[in-house]
Amino acid sequence: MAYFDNISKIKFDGAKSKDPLAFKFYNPEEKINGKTMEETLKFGVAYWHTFMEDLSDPFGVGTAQRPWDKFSDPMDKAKARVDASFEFFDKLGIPYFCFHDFDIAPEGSNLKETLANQDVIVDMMEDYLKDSKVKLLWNTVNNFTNPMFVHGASTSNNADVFAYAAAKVKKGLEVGKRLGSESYVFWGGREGYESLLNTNMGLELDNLARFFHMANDYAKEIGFDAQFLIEPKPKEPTTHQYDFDVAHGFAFLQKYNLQDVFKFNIEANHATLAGHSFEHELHYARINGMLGSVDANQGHPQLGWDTDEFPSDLYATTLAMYEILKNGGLEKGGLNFDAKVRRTSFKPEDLFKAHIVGMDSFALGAKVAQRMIDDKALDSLVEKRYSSFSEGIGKDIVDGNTDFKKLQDYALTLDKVENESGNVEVIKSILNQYLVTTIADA
Ligand code: XUL
Ligand code: CO
Repeated sequence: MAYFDNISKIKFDGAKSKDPLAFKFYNPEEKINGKTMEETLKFGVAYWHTFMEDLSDPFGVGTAQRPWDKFSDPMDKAKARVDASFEFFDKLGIPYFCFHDFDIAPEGSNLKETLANQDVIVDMMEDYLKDSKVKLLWNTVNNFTNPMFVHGASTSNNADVFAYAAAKVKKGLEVGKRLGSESYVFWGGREGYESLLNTNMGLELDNLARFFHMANDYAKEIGFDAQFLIEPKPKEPTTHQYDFDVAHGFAFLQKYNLQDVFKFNIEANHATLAGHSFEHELHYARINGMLGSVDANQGHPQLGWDTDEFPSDLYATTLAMYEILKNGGLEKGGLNFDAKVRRTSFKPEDLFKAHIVGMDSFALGAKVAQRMIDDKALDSLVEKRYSSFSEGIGKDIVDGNTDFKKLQDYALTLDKVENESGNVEVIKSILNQYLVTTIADA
């Protein structure tokens, strides 16, 4: 049975195409730096937004019209979603997907029933994955929706909740192994606090680390070799989330000796909520060897929350791809569209159109970024800017061949200290040139 009857396979139709159901810049076969776009970009569908979202908001009920709505029994609906999702992946030509445990199967009345529901759906997915090109990029568990997690999951004050959360992650790791997941994500939805005044932050952070070590031990025990990923977010739903941003997360991982176990899954809208740019977070992770995967979306400049829009901002996608390409790609990670269509885009075909704009925006960003990397357009300026550290006193500093006494002796010989322009405006104009010329050539 087909769920998206009126949609045919989405094809690449070139930059001038007027067809909203065709790719303008994403050509899966086209090569960027010797690798196909499909291999480099590793796009994924977020099951929760695309197959679970009803598009309700705090002021109104859901508007989404979905072909699986005709089923009322939760398990029938879950099975219909699996059939519909593999049709969607195939028609869109997208190679990966991601899910939480509760996205794929409904919660039962107790943990045993919940896990049994998952088994039914995982069996179905396993069958689909056997004959499909599609792969699981990452899975995770939802340890934040159920009221049980009101005080957190592994950072709850209630040890029974810690145990329950662990039981769910144990299952998540087993499911990830069965379905051959490349990575496994931990987003600390309620791992943070509402008020510091009733919080034992030291114990909560120690427990979070204990939880991660136990998860790693179990993954090793069952031979699940997925890349573990922490997904930072500063707030929402908590007032303060412990893995606030990459720098907070990295300090935490180092303190608890987990830096070799995890990398980061960086979400654009989480970066901007933390007061950073998307590229800042990617850059900070990359220079520390911690860039694992990306949740590709964008926030809205006028709205101060996690709007999870499909990415369309070409500056953001270009600068993100600049970091990702400089990282040599994402290995076991990819570009997961943790993005939802707007409430006004409620038709099933809007799901395809939204992914198309996201895929096109990152494909174009990748082309622009690769050209800038090939031409050393920014690198040559940055190299020149720091050239004082490749010779003389600068080289002595970098090589560790100096000390405060020698530096003072040197400084006393300087008549005056001169600086050069940082050329920020020039760099922005270069970026514009690369964007415009790449679009013109597309
Ligand atoms: C929430 C968010 C999550 C994670 C997975 O803001 O981004 O959906 O990506 O739990
Ligand atoms: Co996310």
